[in-house]
Amino acid sequence: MTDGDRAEQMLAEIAAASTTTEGVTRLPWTDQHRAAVIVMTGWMQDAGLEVQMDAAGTLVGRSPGGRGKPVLLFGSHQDSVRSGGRYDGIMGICLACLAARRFRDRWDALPFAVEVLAFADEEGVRFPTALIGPRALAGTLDPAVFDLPDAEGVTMRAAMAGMGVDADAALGLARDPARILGYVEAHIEQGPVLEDQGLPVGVVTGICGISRYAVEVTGETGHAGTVPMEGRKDALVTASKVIAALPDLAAANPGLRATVGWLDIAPNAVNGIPSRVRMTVETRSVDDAERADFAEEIAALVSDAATATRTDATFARTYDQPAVTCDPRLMALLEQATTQAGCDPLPLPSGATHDASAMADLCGVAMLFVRCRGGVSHRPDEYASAADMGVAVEVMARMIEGLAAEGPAT
Ligand code: HGY
Ligand code: MN
Ligand code: MN
Repeated sequence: MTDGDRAEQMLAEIAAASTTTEGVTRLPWTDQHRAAVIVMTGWMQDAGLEVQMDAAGTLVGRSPGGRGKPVLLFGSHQDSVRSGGRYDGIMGICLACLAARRFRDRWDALPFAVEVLAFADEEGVRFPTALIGPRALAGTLDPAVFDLPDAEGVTMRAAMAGMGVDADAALGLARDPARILGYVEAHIEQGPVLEDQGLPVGVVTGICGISRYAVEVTGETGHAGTVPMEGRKDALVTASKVIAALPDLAAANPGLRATVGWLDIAPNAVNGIPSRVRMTVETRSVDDAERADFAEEIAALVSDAATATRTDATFARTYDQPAVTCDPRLMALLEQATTQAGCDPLPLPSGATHDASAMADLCGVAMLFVRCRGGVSHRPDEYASAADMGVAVEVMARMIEGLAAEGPAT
């Protein structure tokens, strides 16, 4: 059986352990997460790794021995979006276990230890925050996030405790950067580039940054039948002007993406004029300054729309994640390994963010993208072939060999 076939089998097994709605749903600190931990523990043990869960809920598989050696980190996230695919995140953990598995009888021969990290929560779907695992390791974790509630009012702290994880202890997980050789994450591309180029894998050059904003428009409700059109203070009309203008405004900045992904209307009644609309605006770009400048444009758009419709509006930033440039040395090792595996090492940026975005505060990071059918992701029909996953395992194993041959510069 090839490693690609193994990967396909492993991902089918863990998808079956997730919520059986359409696609895969595996949110952090849930029964599905517990089930995934059992399956991933088996993957890591089969790779000859020693397994434990850290206080941020990251399942850590570490090569035995290696005391005093620097460590090369691999990993990705176990969680999914709702009704997502069976590859986003979890495939990176699976492929890293398969690459590690090739060294299970010869760890002592490596001048460094290897760890596979299965982070609990990268998507930020259940709680209004994400990346607590990588942030704990990088020492950048804000303890306030543990008191954030999910839609049912359950705090992250309580949800973690439900899996026997003591959130406060996560603040003591920061690693010593001097002992880390780097972090490498294999991930489905979630875009069309590799498929368009006819390539199984690609080497990521940089990861975009994210800025998120809350827009709140306040108008005046009234009877939909009796209030004349002129003079209305219809909050949804204000919001609609912003939403309609955003794509053209963003298009003036080729590398920038802007999305209104969430919207809430009150009183949300068929015969009531909307008096309040809340919505999110998310922007992404590999250029942090470009996103900051664009925020000014959105603020002006919101203000002008409110003035034109006699409503009041606020615009506030709620989240910001800087863009990340991948580590040149790790990239070169991945490119060399990709060439050795018989493929062109296409460099490409990532429009999605990843655990690597936060790991970059700890160490150099690199990512290996795997071709995905139609560039589709965050959907049940997300797909990567066994053959392409097999190439990715080969590349990751060769990268370990390449780093061992170079000798770890710590
Ligand atoms: O939002 C993202 O880019 C990632 O899928 N969480
Ligand atoms: Mn995702
Ligand atoms: Mn992901």
